Amino acid sequence: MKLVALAGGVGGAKMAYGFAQTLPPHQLTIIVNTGDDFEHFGLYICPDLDTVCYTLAGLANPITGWGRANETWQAMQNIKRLGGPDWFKLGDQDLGTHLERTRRLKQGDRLSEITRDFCRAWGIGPTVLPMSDQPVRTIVETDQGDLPFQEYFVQRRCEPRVRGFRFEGLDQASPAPGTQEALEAADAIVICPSNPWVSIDPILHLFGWRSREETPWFGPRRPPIVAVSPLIAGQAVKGPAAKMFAELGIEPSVLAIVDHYRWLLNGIVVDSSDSEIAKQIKIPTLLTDILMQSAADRIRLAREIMEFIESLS
Ligand code: FO1
Repeated sequence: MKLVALAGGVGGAKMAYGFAQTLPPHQLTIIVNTGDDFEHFGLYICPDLDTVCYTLAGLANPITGWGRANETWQAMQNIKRLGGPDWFKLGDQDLGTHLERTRRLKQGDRLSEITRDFCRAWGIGPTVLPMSDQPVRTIVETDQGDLPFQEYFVQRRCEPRVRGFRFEGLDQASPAPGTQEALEAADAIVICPSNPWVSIDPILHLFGWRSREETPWFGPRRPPIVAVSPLIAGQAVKGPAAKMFAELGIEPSVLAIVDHYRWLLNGIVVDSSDSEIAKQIKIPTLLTDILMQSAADRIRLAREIMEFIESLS
């Protein structure tokens, strides 16, 4: 089965890891959100791409989910001592990734080429693609003004009340080379348990998938699309998804997730603890344990999702 996974950061990375352990490398493409990317200290930082790559390579920090395992913080400690900004924690090994990526971008290489080369160097088999080679920037519209994503998420700890989102640069950006080909060839598309508003919507909007009327398909046949809920019992497994739904006046639950992607989905994967509310879902539903605490959880979930997809067709 050729599978395309749409992923944001930590939740997307764990799901991608499960598929990477289950499918041959040439059957898996992971398209990653780049709306969280930003420039800091003159460096081009791609948090979701790095989180996915570090996770697939077995290099990710197991506690935070982002950044590197066995990291040291000498550069950051020095920056702090010199009075520089230390709100966004860049470890020494991680800094090497940003330095090399920035050097390559400045010499004219594309983000997708650089990601391909980094994946090769890290021994990653599946194809990892940034959603676009052009910059798209998620802006969180809040009661305290418009905030670039990392300022909202890390510096302001998601405290401002959300009013909406916009994705700057989207109209000038195009899907990265390889994304359309992967989608055309896909037997299934999985929307990973990532934040729908800020991790998945930038990808969907970039592809022009914004509503039932406005969802062009790249190929002759559209494969089944299945989403894995990022919410369990109304709470986000990680991050501000539930808070965002609530502040936008939507009750955070698996029903809100189904509704969010309503024109796209052929199936939804929800946690067993949501079995009562899942009775109201009108599309095929896989009820299982979706909390991925261990590598074994990720692999089991990936296998179950693939069986579920096969049962749909
Ligand atoms: N998240 C934090 O909450 N605090 C940080 O200091 C932080 C640093 C960081 C550095 C590199 C990187 O790749 C990710 C980092 N993240 C940090 C995570 C990142 O902000 C979010 O996970 C994503 O952008 C949301 O998917």
